[in-house]
Amino acid sequence: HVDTNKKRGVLIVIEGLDRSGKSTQAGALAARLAQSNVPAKLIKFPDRTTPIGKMIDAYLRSQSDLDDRAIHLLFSANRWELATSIERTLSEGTTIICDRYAFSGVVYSVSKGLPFSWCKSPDIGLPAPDLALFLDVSPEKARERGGYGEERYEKEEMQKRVRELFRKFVVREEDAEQRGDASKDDVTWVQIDAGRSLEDVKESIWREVQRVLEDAPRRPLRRLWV
Ligand code: 2DT
Ligand code: MG
Repeated sequence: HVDTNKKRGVLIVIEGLDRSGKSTQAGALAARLAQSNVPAKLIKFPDRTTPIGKMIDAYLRSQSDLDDRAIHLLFSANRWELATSIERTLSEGTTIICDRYAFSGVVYSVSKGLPFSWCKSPDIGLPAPDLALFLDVSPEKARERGGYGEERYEKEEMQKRVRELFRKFVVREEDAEQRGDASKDDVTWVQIDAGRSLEDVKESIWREVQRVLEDAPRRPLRRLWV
């Protein structure tokens, strides 16, 4: 017996810079959903545990060198290898919190000089998030929090470029919404000031999540950039 009235899960993506508190907030959100009896699962990209993920991990730790396009496609393939499982989980009624997704894929590669539309294309057709949260933090705040680590990309110059590009995603979507532009991505972006206290950020995120849990299950799951 298939319960066709069963509500689907909601796909929530958390994006942001290193040191923005993404992983902490993703964990806190998972706990809050559990307390509220909302079935939820936490995933993260890159998923460094798969064979592709291990290649990505070696690259990020500078143990291997790869062409910019080759590593871009590996990041995308790392999402595609989990896409079916993401869809199944959502259709079974479990909400997914995803720590980084295709937007990280685009902005980090564009920061290195690759063209925007080329960067988007391998991720076309992935399950689209019902809500994308951009945790914004200034370079000064990141420095206060102990600065960056040792991995590739964890440099202030790169972080600044990435920040501007994330903001462009948010702004482009807001503009398209206002113009009533039908070609807009259909991703609901919310920018969160992640320079505030952990508690304040948690509350802002929870407000947005409650709203999407109400609305999103009534709509079919969308696909990215089709
Ligand atoms: P973490 O520190 O969150 O493990 O990320 N990245 C991530 C990309 O360049 N492309 C992608 O598609 C994804 C998901 C962002 C490790 C680094 O990998 C970058 C930081
Ligand atoms: Mg990192």
